[in-house]
Amino acid sequence: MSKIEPFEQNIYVTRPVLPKLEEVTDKLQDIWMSKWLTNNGPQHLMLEEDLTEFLKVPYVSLFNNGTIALIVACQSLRLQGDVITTPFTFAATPHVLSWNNINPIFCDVDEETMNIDADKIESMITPHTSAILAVHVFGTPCNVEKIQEVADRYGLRVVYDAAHAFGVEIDGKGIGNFGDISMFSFHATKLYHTVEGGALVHGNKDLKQRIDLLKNFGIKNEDEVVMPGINGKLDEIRAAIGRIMLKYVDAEQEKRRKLHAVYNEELGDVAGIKLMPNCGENVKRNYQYYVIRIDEKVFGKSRDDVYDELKKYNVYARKYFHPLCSEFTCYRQLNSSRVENLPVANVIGKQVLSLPMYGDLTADDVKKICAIIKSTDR
Ligand code: T4K
Repeated sequence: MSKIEPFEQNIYVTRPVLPKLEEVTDKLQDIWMSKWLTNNGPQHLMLEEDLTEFLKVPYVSLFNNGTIALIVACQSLRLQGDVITTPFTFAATPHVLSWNNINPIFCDVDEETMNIDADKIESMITPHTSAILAVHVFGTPCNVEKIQEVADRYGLRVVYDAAHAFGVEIDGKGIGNFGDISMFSFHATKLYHTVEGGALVHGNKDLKQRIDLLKNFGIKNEDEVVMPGINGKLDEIRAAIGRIMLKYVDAEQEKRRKLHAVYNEELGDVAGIKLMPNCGENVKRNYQYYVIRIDEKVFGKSRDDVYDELKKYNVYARKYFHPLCSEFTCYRQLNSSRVENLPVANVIGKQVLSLPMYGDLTADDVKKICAIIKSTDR
């Protein structure tokens, strides 16, 4: 095989989807004319409507980012005590519990989906448990039926961190319809974004009212402040960008679907490399991330070796999600964080590698990335 040359420009794990600049400046002109920049303006209202339709959910409440949205979700459901969650996620997931004075209790994950292992949740429930906070990691749906069944039996709330799951559907139903509340992140690195932003989706009008109060300092009207709220508002400029970006989601998703297929084709037969889970026919995926797992014993090199090798070629893959949240200094003293309690997550955390995935990559770029992985000296 001929020598592989490094990429001339850095290849990152992702790049934001950007609309045409004129589309944004046109919208900015409207906003400038209106002098209405934030606090539930027209762009905000229209984006909530657009997203309700796009995500096929009853109610949407927009936020300035996904983390604040999730903090408010816990407040809105009055969660307290212990909440069972996953260690295999971004730092924000357990941190929102800490910000609500709730103890995160880490439950091990499923070997195949990398999501919370729904069969292990029940054994972790105590009289202090108020909810389950599950994550549809990399857009793969959790076992929503089993989680709801356990939650119903014990009277627990279910909150989904759906930061990665924009546009995912199960049997034609938007993923935001499961559990009490789901949170979506609209960060720049997501398939759909508003630069920074997020949303809570839920099925109950009273809950929407409470969430919307909580994200606006608890201000009901000029004379009444009815609860200790926070500032979680999305401004008009980001809301306007969000409305433009909705037009780009399908095309971006289609490009990523094709790139997924190229990765699968190139890496499918490599011993020691495990591909993303097959979600089944009834799931509409979003192809946001492309994640592999490298079994050092079979592949001959570790995840870290492959990560380092890719860097030599200017490819900046990411070890999402290593370290596990249970390894953070703020959580590792918890009983549930002990390695023997999280055997599957601890293996996955050492094997997982997120490879570059964004619509501007070409099939040849992906083939070259795979060639570098396969050529890693073993
Ligand atoms: N729950 C879960 C499961 C999450 O994954 C996240 C966020 C949240 C909750 C919280 O939602 P938000 O509060 O963020 O709405 C990135 C994102 O910042 C973060 O939103 C995301 N998860 C996480 C998985 O990824 P970092 O620290 O890895 O991002 P960073 O800055 O290293 O960016 C990654 C790559 O993207 C860069 O190497 C290059 C590229 N990039 C990034 C930015 C910001 C660009 O090309 N342009 C850019 O503007 O966290």
